[in-house]
Amino acid sequence: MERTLIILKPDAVQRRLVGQIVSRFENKGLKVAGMRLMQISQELGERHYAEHKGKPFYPGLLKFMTSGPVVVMVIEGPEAIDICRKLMGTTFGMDAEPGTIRGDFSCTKTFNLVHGSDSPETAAFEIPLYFKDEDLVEYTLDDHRWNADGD
Ligand code: 3AN
Repeated sequence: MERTLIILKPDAVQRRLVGQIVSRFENKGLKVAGMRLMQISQELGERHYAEHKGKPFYPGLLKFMTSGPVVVMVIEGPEAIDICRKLMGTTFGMDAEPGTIRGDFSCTKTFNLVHGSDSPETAAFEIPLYFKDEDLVEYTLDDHRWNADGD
């Protein structure tokens, strides 16, 4: 079982795409373990995107990510990190495959709607930036047996 941090970026909220994007993850059979609407502060944005500091797109990325409300989610499921990355599509909207979130709704580099942790190590770093342990709910969905392989 894996957990991954997903952020529906300010463009997703402004374009009223939150419901449609959350549906993509739900429809796949993944589980929402935590979810919240919030605004990312400058300080939190700098901590999250520290690895990109110094890159040409960093100032624009930080400005965008702190520009308005986002929806932060923890999504859980077997191989959730990889599955979510596939559902999101490649980084730039114009390159992303149709059928993916970015491929269907974005055609830019910056406004690519969604963030997802790219490895278990990244998820372990990112999730606590946004969620306390007690904010994450452990529960079983009634259709669980149809969305996970048996033992
Ligand atoms: P991903 O979100 O697919 O893991 P990263 O980690 O390479 O992509 O980049 C983090 C974020 O930085 C991307 N989601 C994108 O919004 C932004 N970004 C990356 N490269 C560029 C670029 N060349 N121009 C504008 N924004 C970029």
